[in-house]
Amino acid sequence: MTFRSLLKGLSLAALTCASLAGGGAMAQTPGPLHVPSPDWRDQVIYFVMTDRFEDGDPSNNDQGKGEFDPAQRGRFSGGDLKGVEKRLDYIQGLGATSVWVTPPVENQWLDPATGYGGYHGYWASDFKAIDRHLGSLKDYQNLSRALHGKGMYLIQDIVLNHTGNFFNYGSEYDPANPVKGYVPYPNSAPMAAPRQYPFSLNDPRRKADREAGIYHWTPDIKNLSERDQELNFQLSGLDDINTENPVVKRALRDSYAHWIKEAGVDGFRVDTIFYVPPDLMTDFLYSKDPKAPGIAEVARRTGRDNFHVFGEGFGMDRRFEDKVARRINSYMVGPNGEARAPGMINFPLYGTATDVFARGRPPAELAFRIENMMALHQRPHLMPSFLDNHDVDRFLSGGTETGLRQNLLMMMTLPGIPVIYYGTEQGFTVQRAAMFAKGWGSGGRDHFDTTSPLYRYIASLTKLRRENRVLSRGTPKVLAGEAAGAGALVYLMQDGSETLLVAMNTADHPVLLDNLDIGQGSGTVLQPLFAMDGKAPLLVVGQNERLTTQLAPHAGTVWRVSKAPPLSLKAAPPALSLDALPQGPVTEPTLTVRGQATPGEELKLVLDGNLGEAQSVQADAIGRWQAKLSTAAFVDETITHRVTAYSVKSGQASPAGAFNVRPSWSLRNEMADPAGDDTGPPGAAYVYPTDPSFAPPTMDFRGARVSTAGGALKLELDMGAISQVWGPQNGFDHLNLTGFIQLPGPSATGARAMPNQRGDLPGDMTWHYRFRAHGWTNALFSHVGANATQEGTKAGPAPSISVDKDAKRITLIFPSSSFGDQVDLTGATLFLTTWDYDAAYRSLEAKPGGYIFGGAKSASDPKIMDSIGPFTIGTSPSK
Ligand SMILES: [Ca+2]
Ligand SMILES: [Ca+2]
Ligand SMILES: [Ca+2]
Ligand SMILES: [Ca+2]
Repeated sequence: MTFRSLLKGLSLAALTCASLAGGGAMAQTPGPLHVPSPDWRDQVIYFVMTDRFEDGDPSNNDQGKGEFDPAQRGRFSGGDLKGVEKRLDYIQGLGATSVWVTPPVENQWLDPATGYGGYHGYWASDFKAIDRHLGSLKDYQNLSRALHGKGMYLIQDIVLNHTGNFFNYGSEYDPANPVKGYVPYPNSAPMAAPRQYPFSLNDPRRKADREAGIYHWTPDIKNLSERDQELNFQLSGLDDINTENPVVKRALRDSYAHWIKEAGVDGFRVDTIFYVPPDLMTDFLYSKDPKAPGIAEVARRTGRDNFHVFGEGFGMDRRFEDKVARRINSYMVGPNGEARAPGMINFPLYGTATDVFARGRPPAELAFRIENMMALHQRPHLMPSFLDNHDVDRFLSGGTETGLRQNLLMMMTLPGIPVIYYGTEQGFTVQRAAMFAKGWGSGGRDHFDTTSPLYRYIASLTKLRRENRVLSRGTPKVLAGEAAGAGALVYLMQDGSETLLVAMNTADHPVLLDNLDIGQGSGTVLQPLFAMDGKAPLLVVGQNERLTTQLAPHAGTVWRVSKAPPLSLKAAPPALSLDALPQGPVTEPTLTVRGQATPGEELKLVLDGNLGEAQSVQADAIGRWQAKLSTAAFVDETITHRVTAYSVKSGQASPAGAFNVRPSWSLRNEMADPAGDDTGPPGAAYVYPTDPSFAPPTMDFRGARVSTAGGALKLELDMGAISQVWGPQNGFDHLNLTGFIQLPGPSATGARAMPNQRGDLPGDMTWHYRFRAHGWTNALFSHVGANATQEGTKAGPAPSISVDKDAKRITLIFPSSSFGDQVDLTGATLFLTTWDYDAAYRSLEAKPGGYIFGGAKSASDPKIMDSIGPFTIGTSPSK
């Protein structure tokens, strides 16, 4: 290819722009359109929402239908395929080896019903055409060749479940008669119906369309727990395709084969997979139809013997459960071993990792998840892992940068293909903000900074993964996962003779790793390979063939087990021991522990790995020692606590003793709240958003019970209704709970503002801690730095949440460590509010909309549907 032909089609303005921006090579050295498949285990994927990534051609931005408006989140911003190509050096510099682009196909640009547009690509009108905003087929081919020229791969996001929203059904819907209640959207821009045959046959009032049966002709999903609705009804108004129809199946295979053949795509990510039957995967990949074979065969004919397909089964599992993981598995392998998708995105791992790294939940939950994914799935190495994406709150909107770094370290040291969602490497907090200056939410500047700390950190992790294939191909063995709170997560990664040890401490205190069995003999050396803070000690397996060491607060370290001969160690010191602990749960506020050591030896008594608060004890003249442990702060009787005697001098730890505590909650306040006052603050007349998925009265408090156990807090909230329509991780949706806590006593003055809810707390109340919980978020903040628009400083641990749907009750339990280890909450003041939340508190306007609250009289009306309090803990129960 000549230089001239490379430049063909690039406007002078775009050229100048590219060179000025210094965005790497302005034209990439092209490779072939078709390349053999990589070993997908070793890939690192960079996921771009093309419209929000980079604008390589401003001439295609505005197609004149009102769809282009970078000031609005829901409209096109101007990013395109040329923009992605322009930034490949930036992406490769991060260590990514594949690029996943949102669907590039022609979309419905604007839905008149909602005012939102298909800038994201998931509202197709033609599965075989490129959307004009993104460029041309030629641009897509150029991107593909440029990737291949760099040894990289192209992954296309595809949709099998639905098109855009071109029709809906009103309340008179009748499953026996698809004409009844049918409402077309003729004003949809720019097309009134899909252009592509057979998806153009979308009007059941026409006999031919009706008989073709290309759609399910159904209304919106109202109850996601009904499988028939989930499979066959419309998801948020998106017209549900009849994926059982052989004509449809062939059209889908044909449509997506097009992109492999014409654009050299190397893999597919399949959107909304839970909304189609699992065996559609078998047909899509492996159909023997000679006219439109399965896409695995299509790919094979282009030289790809290992075309990757992974689905999005959106759902997170509750702690120590694997219901969603099993469901995800059913899309990879059938009940009789049928081959389905080679991989699925690992949502349960995401959910648990976020709980642990962003919300301070115990690493034991992650230890379970890692073991479960290895036991349950046949090909965990092919399951993409992630921590941010376009449908979830970004990690940094509720977690710290340190937590983010640990989560990244975990992703890069476990099986599964790490996915970096664009912007994570620039510290983005907003889900779909643009990377380029002129796009939505960019803050008016470009963000392609290869010197940013997170960019460099991720690059160092991808290098670690690349240089140690045991991390992408090996098998993890979990050695420690703290159960009682934040603390240690430790695992080995093993493959053949290679063994790495990965250890993280999620806590603010140093932790003890006691007597880890790493399967190596005494004197074996572990050499530090990677450390989050740049430094790590050499480790040596002790005389008892166990490894005992300390981890600094928020450490994240990787060691390599040396193959050199072991060191010869000095003779073992006399063993430390712990007497057997009493059987059964501890119900007293203290527990006495005793043991044996060397006479006069100084020991630390380490509870739940916490070296920061370890009690010092000294053995007596005959080596006996004893101490009392406080158990008053423990609130969860399912947690097994561990106690160990540790000698800093000898580096030895006794075998651990285990016990459980049964907390004694005392009921402090019990109050009722009126039914039907979920209408805003006194005097207001707010109404719920009008989308049918809202099912009032989910935001109506009916009562609350407040209990404490020392500094721990239990809130039992009775609600007017519990909705689970979107299968929420926390057990409730269409409700966001925001609560404010003013600590008792002479604490520093807290904040007055209710961040992002508009207005201040009632009366003279201020808050020290604030929690915000909805279906997928559970975050705790301290007041430091909080104001009307800033949520304050992330704190933890966030409460554990449980829901009793039948009793319409939500229970939140905060351990005393949530509130800075308060001893007693008597006199604390609480204020509880309801609203709804989706990446932000939902809007409130004069008139309601699909997802907009109505009834506002001014732009400063507070976002509160119902509230309880302020009330003070321990005062006589109020009404
Ligand atoms: Ca553009
Ligand atoms: Ca469906
Ligand atoms: Ca529709
Ligand atoms: Ca109420």
